[in-house]
Amino acid sequence: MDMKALSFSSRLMHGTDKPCPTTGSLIPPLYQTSTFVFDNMEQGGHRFAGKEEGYIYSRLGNPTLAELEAKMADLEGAEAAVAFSSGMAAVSGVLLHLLKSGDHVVASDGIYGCTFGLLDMLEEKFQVKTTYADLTRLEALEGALRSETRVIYLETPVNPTMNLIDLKAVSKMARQKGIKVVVDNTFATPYLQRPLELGADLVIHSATKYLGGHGDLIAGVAVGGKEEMEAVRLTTLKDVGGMLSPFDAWLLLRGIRTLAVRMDRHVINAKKIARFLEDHPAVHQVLYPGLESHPQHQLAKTQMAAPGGMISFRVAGGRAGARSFLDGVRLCRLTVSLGEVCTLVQHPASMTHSVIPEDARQRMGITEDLIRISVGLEEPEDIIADLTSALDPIGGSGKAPLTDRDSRLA
Ligand code: 3LM
Repeated sequence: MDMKALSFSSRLMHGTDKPCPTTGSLIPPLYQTSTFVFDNMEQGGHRFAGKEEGYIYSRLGNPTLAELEAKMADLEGAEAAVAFSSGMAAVSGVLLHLLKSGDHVVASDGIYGCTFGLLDMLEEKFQVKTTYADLTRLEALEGALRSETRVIYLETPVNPTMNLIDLKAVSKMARQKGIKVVVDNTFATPYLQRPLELGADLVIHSATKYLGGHGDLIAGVAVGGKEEMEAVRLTTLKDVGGMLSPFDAWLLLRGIRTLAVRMDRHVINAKKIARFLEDHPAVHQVLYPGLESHPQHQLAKTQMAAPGGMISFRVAGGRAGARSFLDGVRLCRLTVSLGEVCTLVQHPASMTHSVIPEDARQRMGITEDLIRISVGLEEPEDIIADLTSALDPIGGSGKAPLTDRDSRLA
């Protein structure tokens, strides 16, 4: 059998995994240690000088972290990966590595609230300016670029608007101008979308979400070329210091082994729930790439293996309707985060994206009537029963007047 030709699903547990050479343990051991002992002074000096391979201190490298990094590089089709203590540590680690004062970033409208907060801080403290643009339109990207633009930063699907951005087209335009494309692939995971294969330069994950999959850890990963990742490791990982704990890396590896089966079920459930929501009179609009009504439904078919497990929708009654729904669910958990076994619901405008000023939120489509659902692995009929009892009291006609933005996207 050619082990190099394994399919993605088999590589989740076979690709880079090797049983422990000394004990034969099927699951590789957890190296829960802060530091590594040298044989003598010369060896310690050689390791610090990079003259000899070997571990020094876990913030600089650890076998359990190395195993996770090899796994993530393999799954994203990259040369290398670096693990971080959170998705935000990965985002900041990559951006601090790529940017310096005076540089310019173009970011997609509607990115995760803390990423918005980080870019805001970079502007305030270090004069790195960011222009937000609707990157679903290439003209908008072109219009936002400047001679100082060093990075195009995007999510696709975008959290929480579920817009899709054409990775091939954006990467082509960026390459011609020598700009790096950084893609936050948290919502899709490498099972459904591999941005590097479409021309992006770096990929970031909040591994807290689908990769971990069980709501029991916080972690992040950055993936890209060998030299770039080594530079990240030796600067913003080593010196800023957001390393992942070996135990969380070990748990994350356990989660990753079941990514394919979990994602398949997330997608089956999300498709059913998106259709249910489309038919409910209290719902004005459903934003799910798997629906024909989604403005980038065709792109979803070519860019993603499946439309994923995240859905956003607009409910009748504005903020009051959103409150009535969120206070009415029983099975679905009212909480931020996503990609876990349970179905999670939240209100982006007052929760995950509340840091974005209101006018910018409105322009990006993060309105008071917007609800985000991370569809879990429960029996879909049970989720639908819970959604029904939370939506029915809201009433509504099912149709909302189109906004300017909606008509442009339609
Ligand atoms: C959330 N998101 O509920 P951590 N990139 C994306 C993300 O969605 C997130 C991160 C990076 C949510 C978390 S909000 C207080 C809870 C697309 C996180 C950051 O640092 O691992 O949380 O990842 O949307």
